[in-house]
Amino acid sequence: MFRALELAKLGRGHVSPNPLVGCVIVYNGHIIGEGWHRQYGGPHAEVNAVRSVTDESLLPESTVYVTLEPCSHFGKTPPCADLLIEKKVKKVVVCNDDPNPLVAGKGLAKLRAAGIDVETGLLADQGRELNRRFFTFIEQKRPYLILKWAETADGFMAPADFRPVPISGSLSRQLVHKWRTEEDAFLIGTNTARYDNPQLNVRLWSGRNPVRIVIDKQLTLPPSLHLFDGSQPTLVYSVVRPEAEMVGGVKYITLDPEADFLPQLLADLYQQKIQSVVVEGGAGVLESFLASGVWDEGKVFKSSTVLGNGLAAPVVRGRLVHTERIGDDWLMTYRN
Ligand code: AOF
Ligand code: ZN
Repeated sequence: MFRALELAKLGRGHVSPNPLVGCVIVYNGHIIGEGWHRQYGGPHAEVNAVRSVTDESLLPESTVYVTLEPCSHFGKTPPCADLLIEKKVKKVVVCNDDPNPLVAGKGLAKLRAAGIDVETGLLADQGRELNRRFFTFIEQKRPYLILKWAETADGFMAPADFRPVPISGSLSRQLVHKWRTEEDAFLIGTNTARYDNPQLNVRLWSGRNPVRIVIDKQLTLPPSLHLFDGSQPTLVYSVVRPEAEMVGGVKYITLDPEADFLPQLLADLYQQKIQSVVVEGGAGVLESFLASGVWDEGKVFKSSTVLGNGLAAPVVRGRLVHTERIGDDWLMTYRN
């Protein structure tokens, strides 16, 4: 199952909003097949694992280790439970039940009804950790939220005049580009869009670009910003009516000015099937997520540079779970 979890990770950046799933088939103590869900809309892990087996006559004596309950529904692909039943595998072991209401226990029930031995909960914690974005998305009907920023050794995010100055080092910046290939979307506030004019695309890594999300409540941002260049999917959230809903690849979404902004934003991102969001700033937006208590992970790059004064970085009220060196910076990971 450890191997299946490792394989599942290879789907990162390719399968959202589906879960990461890995599968290993074992006959008589030997691995005879392996597979993982490689691409959204493509074959599931079990299908790829079964296809990789050269001698299918061994399957009736084999155990299938799969990190998520085999599906029971006709989605973009036929049910994996049916495939395992058709191949008459002896036993199926899974980490987690699939919380997707289309499956939710029906896959396991199907296997059991067909006389297949089923064991669940093996490395369940690791399975939930691997798919924390998927579980949060399905169970809480909102994207998994990662708050990310860089701060100086003396706790500042930027100079007082909003002038963009580099704080984290080049390795840290490259790591963030890797994250851009892995997470569904990157979100920024109005001031960050205006003063930093970021592109929020992938340049220092290879992979697909994330969706860009910008909060521009009064629609005051100039159309000349990189964000509006139409080069990648972009969502703009406001509380005033835009002139048009869609302008050159940029989608405008109006929220109710009378109701709380963040819950509406999260509910809409769920509708847009965005499973994970990295909130990149600025300080005001990060503070509002922290104050709401609705966030999942904090990623703080602490550099050795000193600013002396400026815009104070947010204070995380969460558990520090990991600290690592990235070039000359420290990367601190928090969980809510
Ligand atoms: C599995 N094995 O490898 C994955 C599963 O639209 P579809 O047909 O791709 O179905 C997507 C749903 O299937 C997804 O939401 C989740 O419930 C399940 N994913 N199931 O047996 C897999 N990726
Ligand atoms: Zn499936």
